[in-house]
Amino acid sequence: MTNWNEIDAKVKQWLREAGDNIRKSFTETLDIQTKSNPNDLVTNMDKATEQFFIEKIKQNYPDHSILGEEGFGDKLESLDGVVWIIDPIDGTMNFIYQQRHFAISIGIFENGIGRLGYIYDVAHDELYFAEKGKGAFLNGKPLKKLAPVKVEEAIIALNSTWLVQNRRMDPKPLISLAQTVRGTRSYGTAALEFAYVAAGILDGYITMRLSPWDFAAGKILVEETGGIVTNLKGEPLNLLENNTIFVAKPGLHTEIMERFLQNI
Ligand code: 2AM
Ligand code: CA
Repeated sequence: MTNWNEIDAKVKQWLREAGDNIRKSFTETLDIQTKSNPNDLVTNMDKATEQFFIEKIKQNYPDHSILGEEGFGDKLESLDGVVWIIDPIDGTMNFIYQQRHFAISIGIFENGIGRLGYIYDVAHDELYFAEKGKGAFLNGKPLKKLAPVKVEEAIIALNSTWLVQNRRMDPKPLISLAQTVRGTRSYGTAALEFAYVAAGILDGYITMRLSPWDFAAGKILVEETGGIVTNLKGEPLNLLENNTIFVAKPGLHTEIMERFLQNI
């Protein structure tokens, strides 16, 4: 039997330690490299933080599998058993340029079912945490179940990339949505955008391409507060692949699907 309480206590301790190390790095010179394109950045702290967690997990739970953004984990081909999905720093560009608006994101799944989710806003020392069936919390304080809101009164996280001509989709439906909602926001960190929906300070979040480590923990958090997490077609997310993303409060999800996303 998996001892989830023990895992939870350990993860929270490791997050504190990793957070301390990242905050200390603010005064040091970062080693910055590019990955898939000139704006896809990675630093020595992304790599060191992922290696820190992988070492701890392998020491304590050798039979668990790990998918990590920086590739120090396992080559994951299935979601069988206990699987940790880790983004050591989500929002790396913000980390480098702003020293805020980035997070450590960890989702722990058992046979594909999300059990524990952690999104740690390191700069603000704010930990969003959810355990399946037991609720979601911000620094230990329970988050409320999400209440309905109309599209016209909603604040949606949406990156301007998707409102101009781009190679992934016709921007017209999202332009129409952006003109209808009360406001749009763009934080540059998918994990925190999920966390803000869970906390009820954003009503929804739409983006065209995220990897499993960007949304794994966020999916667990948002679902625990009653929010809906799908791709842009309204289908469940695939945890082993990149996905389009549409996260929203329950009634709002249906309304936006029907009014704006039918032809996307
Ligand atoms: P990262 O900082 O961990 O790379 C920025 O809008 C958000 O999208 C961040 O959460 C960022 O995660 C993620 N992101 C950036 N480039 C991406 C890519 N090529 N594929 C998927 N997600 C990406
Ligand atoms: Ca990252």
